Amino acid sequence: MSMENNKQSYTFPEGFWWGSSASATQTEGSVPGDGKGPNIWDHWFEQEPTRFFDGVGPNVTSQFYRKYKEDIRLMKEIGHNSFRLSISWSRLLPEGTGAVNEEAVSFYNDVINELIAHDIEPFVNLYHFDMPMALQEKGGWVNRQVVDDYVSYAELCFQLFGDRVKKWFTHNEPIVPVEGGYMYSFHYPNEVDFQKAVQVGYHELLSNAKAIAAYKKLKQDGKIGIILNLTPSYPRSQNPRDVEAAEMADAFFNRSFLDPAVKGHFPEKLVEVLKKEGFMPSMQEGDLELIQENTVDLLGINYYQPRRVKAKEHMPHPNAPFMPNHYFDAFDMPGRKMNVYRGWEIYEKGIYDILKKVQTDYDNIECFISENGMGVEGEERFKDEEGMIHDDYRIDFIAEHLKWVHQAIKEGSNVKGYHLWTFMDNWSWSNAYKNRYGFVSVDLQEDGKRTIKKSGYWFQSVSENNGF
Ligand code: BGP
Repeated sequence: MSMENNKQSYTFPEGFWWGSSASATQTEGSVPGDGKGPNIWDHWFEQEPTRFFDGVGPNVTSQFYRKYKEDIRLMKEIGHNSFRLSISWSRLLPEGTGAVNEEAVSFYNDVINELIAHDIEPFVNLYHFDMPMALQEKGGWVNRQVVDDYVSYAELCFQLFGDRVKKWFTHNEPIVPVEGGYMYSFHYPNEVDFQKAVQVGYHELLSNAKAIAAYKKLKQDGKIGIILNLTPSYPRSQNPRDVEAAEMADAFFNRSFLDPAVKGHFPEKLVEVLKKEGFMPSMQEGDLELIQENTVDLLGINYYQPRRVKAKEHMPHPNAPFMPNHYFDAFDMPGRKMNVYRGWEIYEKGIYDILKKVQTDYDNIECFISENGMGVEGEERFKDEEGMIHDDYRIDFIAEHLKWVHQAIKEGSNVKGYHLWTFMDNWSWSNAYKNRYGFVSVDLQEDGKRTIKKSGYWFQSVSENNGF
């Protein structure tokens, strides 16, 4: 581990949030009689199981639904003072609207109470890629009615759990359903339709604003935010064409959500392009005011990888469907450090660059690292006789990122915590259980048996010392 050679120590501000994040569909699993309605993942797996690594679907997952008590005990053991989960919309409202599933209400009540009993603050996210199938059949986020359905669902959650939950998030990575579902075919309904992609993003943002408005009305004395995956865009060079390409990528993939969520308005650069290309979303009177007036209190930042960009070299075929990369090309920077299992670049300083940008351009809004992590395939090869995985690479990955977070704090960043993706190995969408991310391993052959990894014990000491 590089930090062992490093004499410097890193102490974080008092009360720093140490923990991890997870999502409902990736962890809960379903058991007969739990009353959960299907969401797009259940449906897609039924339709096309081969789209999922080793044919493993969302019905398996890590059985948090049954094992949450054990899991929360382990969270405590490895030093969590906070944990982000998401509520499964289709578990709470099997049809997306209407009848409430009482089993789900008691499950989430139990989870929240159990966390609090262990002094772990629950951070609750309302939407993590999991549209109820009944609403997808009506068009999902393409359909404006679903915005109001979402707001009713959000209000229900605030009413049921808001007496104890004081940190809410409207969405996790709202750009991902846009990309996966309507551009690049890695989420259901895997269409390629830029107009719908824009509409989906717009409706998600509108739903964010409306949910914030609904939350404020209840005066529950908590905070409400959004979680965005921010991928800093680095130009290949300072050539103005490369720089312009990177700015376009930034407008499409970061500022598209960051500006309206934090500042209350859309970036001009993006609006110009959408107008020029003829892809403005359909909007209604009053929408923009709503978005303007209802910005987030708290920003969650998911950071995995940077985006390297160069000016376009070949223009797309005139008949190719419109895509954001009509304005830039991806740049495969020679010599970049890669997580080969996930195919993502590892660039630790990126986390600092984002935090600095948020500090200078976004009024230093209160924020935290809501996801950062490293998925590795075949971790069993690092297991010792006791079954513990020696994931020194993960310790190194976290430490190197934390050093940059620490640097940003020294320079005035308002970053309040660090959550690893993820607590225990879980089901990663189409990659299923290929890459493992957790502090805790899950043995699928042995009924999901949990074993803390070396990184989990390391994190316990980081949390206890509030640094390393
Ligand atoms: C984020 C998601 C998580 C998680 C993580 C790792 O984008 O919020 O749900 O899955 O990425 O990515 P993956 O599972 O695709 O390896």
